[in-house]
Amino acid sequence: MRISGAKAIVECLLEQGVDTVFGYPGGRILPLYDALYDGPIRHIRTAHEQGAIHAADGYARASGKAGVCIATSGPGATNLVTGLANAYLDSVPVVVITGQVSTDLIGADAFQEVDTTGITMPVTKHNFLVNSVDDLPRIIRSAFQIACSGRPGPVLVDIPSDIQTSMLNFSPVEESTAPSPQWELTAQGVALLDETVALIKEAKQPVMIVGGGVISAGMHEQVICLAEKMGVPVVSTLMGLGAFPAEHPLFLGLTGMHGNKVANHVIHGADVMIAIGSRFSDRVTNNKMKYGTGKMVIHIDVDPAELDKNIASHIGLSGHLEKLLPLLCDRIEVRKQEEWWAIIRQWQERFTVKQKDEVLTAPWMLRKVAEVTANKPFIFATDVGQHQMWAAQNLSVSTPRSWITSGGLGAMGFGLPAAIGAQVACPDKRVICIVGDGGIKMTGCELFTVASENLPLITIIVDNSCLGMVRQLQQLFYKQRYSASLAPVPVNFVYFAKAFGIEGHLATTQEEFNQALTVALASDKASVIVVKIALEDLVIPMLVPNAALNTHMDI
Ligand SMILES: Cc1ncc(C[n+]2csc(CCOP(=O)(O)OP(=O)(O)O)c2C)c(N)n1
Repeated sequence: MRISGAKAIVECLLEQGVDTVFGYPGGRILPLYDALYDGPIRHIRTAHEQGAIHAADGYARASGKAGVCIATSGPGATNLVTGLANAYLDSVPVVVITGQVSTDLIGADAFQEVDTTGITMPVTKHNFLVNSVDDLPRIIRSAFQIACSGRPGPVLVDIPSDIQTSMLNFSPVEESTAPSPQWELTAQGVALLDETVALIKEAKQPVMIVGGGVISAGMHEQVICLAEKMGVPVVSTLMGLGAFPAEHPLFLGLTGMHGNKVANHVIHGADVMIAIGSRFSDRVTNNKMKYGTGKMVIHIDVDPAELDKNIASHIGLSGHLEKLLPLLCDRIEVRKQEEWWAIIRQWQERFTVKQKDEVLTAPWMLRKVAEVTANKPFIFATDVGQHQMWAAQNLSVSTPRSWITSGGLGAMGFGLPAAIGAQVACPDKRVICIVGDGGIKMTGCELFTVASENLPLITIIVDNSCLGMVRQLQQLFYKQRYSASLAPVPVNFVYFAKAFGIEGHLATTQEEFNQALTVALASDKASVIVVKIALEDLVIPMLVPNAALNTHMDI
């Protein structure tokens, strides 16, 4: 059939099963917007392009499908860069379509011309500039294939406006007759698997660390099976939360910079570590030189480039987790590791602090949210800062794809738009967004999108009247010189919510929070709950910078 490039883009999106896109229009992408006008794809217009890409990212994390984002050339494209970097560092499949000036103007410093593929190259898994309308279907199809295969990531397709308006002969994709790529265990792989089984058999103090790769690969059940057979304590990275049920007796919680002391001590004291789908980021390892000391590291990851990148492994297994984990699980022996658990129990007794529950604090509030939402279909999305770490420590995330946070980039402003994407992806679940008073000033304008789409999102603003995480670092390491971290004027976030027609509640006590949460949960409309907490509250525990994992700050 003979159709325009713009119409072909819509056809290709439909082929990929896309029913929702997030975007913001402008001159050079108007042909595509015109084609979208005829339906059937739902277009969600955000308040800002950064909101659109974070929403597409949140959609992908919650659904497991690629998120799609559309923006215009120039400022539209540059506003996407943070979102691309965010999806890139957290390996999230997002396909981005940007408009570009027409092919005859490229290189002329035309109005709203920027070198989008040049700017985004380091923060995309791949990007394309389309030069001929006949290439368009192939490129859009490849973009999805690249974004979703192997280690997922963002792919950008930059499409000049004249290519969107040119005509082409479009052939719908044939049912794929090509065999899907097969993964074979090589002879070397078999030998490594044998070594792994032998190492696990000899381990006296093993630990398993699960990362976000377990969730991307949908391998949580195999990981549970492996851990239960090994009798091994399991810890999670920030990105891995939800990969292992928080209430499982083998689970010790978050590890890393603000991880719990037991989890960190277990890593430090382990003789064999099996890391699955984790890239050993510096937030996880702290001092890399001290991290692997005294232990044998087995690193399993889909991306061979991750093996030995940050932490040297004794055995590195790269390949599809869905192939590797069942092979491993079948071959290892059932262990109980009773002596090791006796040591762990001593750490648990030593380090478990009874929380003081008299006043409204963020940890108390988050434990309350965890209690009320336990075993129910909820998704939690966070922004970046102290509230993010308190959420990671206290929410008890138990299912994959129900914890959405900016791990690698740590991008303030991510939380609310990502929560929007998750809520759109999962209308049968309820999304709770936790954000600081700093982050909500960055992308709080996306309450516009919440209101426009009538989403039942609950946004909890943890208001400590400061950039809490920055203030914490200044208190601990900069002699309490609070340079640029305190808020000189208070902001009434209840009024802010009301400006978008969203109900806002103020909570200054535990009782007020309980009431606000009850009302918000009972309503099928969006709500904002502003939780006032003390400025001085710190995120604890915290590792001593650059120290080993058993060395926590005395705070
Ligand atoms: C876009 C961006 N700018 C700056 C930072 C550095 N930063 C990390 S946490 C933080 C403070 C966040 O303050 P707030 O949103 O109020 O959350 P809180 O830490 O108080 O919970 C800042 C400025 C960042 N992570 N992202």
